[in-house]
Amino acid sequence: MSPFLLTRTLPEDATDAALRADVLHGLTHTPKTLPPKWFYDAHGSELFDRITELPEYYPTRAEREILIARAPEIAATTGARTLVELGSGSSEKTRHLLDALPGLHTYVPVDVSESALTQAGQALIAEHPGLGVHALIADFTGGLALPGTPGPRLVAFLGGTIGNLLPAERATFLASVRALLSPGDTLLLGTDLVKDESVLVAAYDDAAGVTAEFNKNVLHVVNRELGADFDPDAFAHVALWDDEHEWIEMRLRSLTDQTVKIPALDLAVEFADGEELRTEISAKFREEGIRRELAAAGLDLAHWWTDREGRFALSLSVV
Ligand code: AVJ
Repeated sequence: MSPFLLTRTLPEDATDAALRADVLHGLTHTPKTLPPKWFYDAHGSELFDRITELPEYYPTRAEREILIARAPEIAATTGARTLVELGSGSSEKTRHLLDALPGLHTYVPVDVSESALTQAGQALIAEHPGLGVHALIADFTGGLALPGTPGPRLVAFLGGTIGNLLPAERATFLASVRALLSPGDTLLLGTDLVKDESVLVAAYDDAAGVTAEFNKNVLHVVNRELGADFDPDAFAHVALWDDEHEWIEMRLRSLTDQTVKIPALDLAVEFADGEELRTEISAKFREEGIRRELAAAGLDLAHWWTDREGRFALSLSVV
């Protein structure tokens, strides 16, 4: 095959239709919400890359530590010939896996960001002669059709992004991942772990304000794509720990009574002074909870690895 293929699994206008539906639904309900996937235009993806280097944002470093320590074991256990990475972004951490998997035939990065896929894919091909890259522009929560590449398949979902899904969405998602796997295939899942509240809140409310800018970027996206007139300065970044659900919530709090027009939806949305719009949940996990959720989807947790400080976990599951 040609070393780099890019497949759009959705029609070009599906993204636009999905954004409209999410904004219409999320801003006409109480409390108001927007899904976190709309943070990641080119600027938002750049801001997220900066977040991963902040002193307060430990998950990326903790996960990298585990990957470096365990890549040989992951390679030996899985014998993967195809690596599928859901939400691959810049594929930065994937390098450790690719370097450890000499028998790898094809890397299949899956992401909603075409710019990230193209950049990362081209770079990886240059670094790994002989490796095929078949990138998929897709929303991995929507049910995936994978290219017919050789097994065993290793499906990786790193970074703790599964925490962005609500519990019921996680169950659906894990079942759809299970449906992609045949006997001998494996799932490598990154999950951030429950820890001290002050550490968690700082990771989502950094001193330099990068996460605040990232949070407000969703308003810029809606302005650009739907012609809205959000004033990002009229909202404050909020990060709080929900002890009952064991998740971080990011919100945007309206600093005044205001009305926002969204011409593409023929909609005017009122915000009361102090009203909060939820933009993200980022759930934190415990080993027993993950084991239970995997089992409910027909997956058997076979390995559980954490960083030395026990902040983050990688699990490897089999069907
Ligand atoms: C990319 C979803 C793993 O939830 O920690 C970072 C996104 N949000 N800072 C996370 C995020 C705020 C991140 N994930």
